[in-house]
Amino acid sequence: MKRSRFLVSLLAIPSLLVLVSCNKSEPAAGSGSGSPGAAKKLTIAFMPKSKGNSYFVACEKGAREAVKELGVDLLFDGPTNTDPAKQNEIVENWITLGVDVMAVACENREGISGALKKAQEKGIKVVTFDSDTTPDARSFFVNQATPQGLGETLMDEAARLCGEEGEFAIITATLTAANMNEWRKHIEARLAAKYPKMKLVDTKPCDDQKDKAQQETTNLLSANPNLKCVMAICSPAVPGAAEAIKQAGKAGVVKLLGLGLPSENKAYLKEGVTQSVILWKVADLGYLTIQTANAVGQGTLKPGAKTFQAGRLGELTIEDTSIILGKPFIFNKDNVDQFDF
Ligand code: RAM
Repeated sequence: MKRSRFLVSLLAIPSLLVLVSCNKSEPAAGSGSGSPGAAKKLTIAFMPKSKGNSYFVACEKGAREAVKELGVDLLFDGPTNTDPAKQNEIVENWITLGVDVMAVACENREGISGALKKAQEKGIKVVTFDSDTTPDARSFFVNQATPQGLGETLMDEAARLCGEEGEFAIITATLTAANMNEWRKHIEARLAAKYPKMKLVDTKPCDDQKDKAQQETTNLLSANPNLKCVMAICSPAVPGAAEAIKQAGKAGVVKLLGLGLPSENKAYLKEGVTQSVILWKVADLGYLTIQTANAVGQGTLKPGAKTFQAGRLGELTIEDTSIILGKPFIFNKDNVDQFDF
């Protein structure tokens, strides 16, 4: 019987719940031999920051590709919109179900770490992707790019668009998400080191929501009449900010760049509202996450490893405990048609 079906059927019998949530170091009945090195069929639980975000829909596509390739069982769940409390609740459910591995994109770096540590104490392996928790609450973090590389690319591109002078503002997702906070640290360091004539006037969260990003950008435009550039560093914020700039009649006057999906920004790029968008192959991030989760669950990827053979992605570098997907790319009105996500 497939392990996930076995677990689901156990859930129908509350008195057996205690068995399901037992420590994974003591193999539950039906879980295979558990002998080290013997490949077993794993149940991997995969959670995006939010299911309603097209970025994570693209990520899920790649995750499912790896699931098929590796023949693992997948549990996919997450909040509909950004909701850290809901993420914790889902982790608790997965602990009760006794999954083998959890892969989580964390909305609140510290807020989720207690629940993930509890999972680890039960013998469940934990990896994070896209946005990390604290290092003691997971074994590996599957990172889309180095935070320094991303932060510097964003700042250099903003400076290029502004002729290296003037005011700019940042729209971020939430103030608790580790990925955005790491990127912002490097954006600000690059600003201080290289662009003395540029000034960051404000940073506003949009909760990873397009409408909120539009509203925040509209507010920024009226509060800062000299604003030369908006940098939107979460994917729903780029089209949201574009709509605000367009409606304010400031297309091309206030430059816009960000981290976003080609499909959500194509029209604005072609109209000249958005100048540059930076991203990685999001489906590959999902694919790599499942590859990593499986290898950690099988015990073939262990702490201290320096490289990782990630299926069709080949050999990737591990920096400390972060597996790096690769270098991001920049797209604009001339090359956006080459991308299909
Ligand atoms: C959003 C999410 C995600 C981030 C991308 C760029 O969709 O916040 O964490 O990596 O934007």
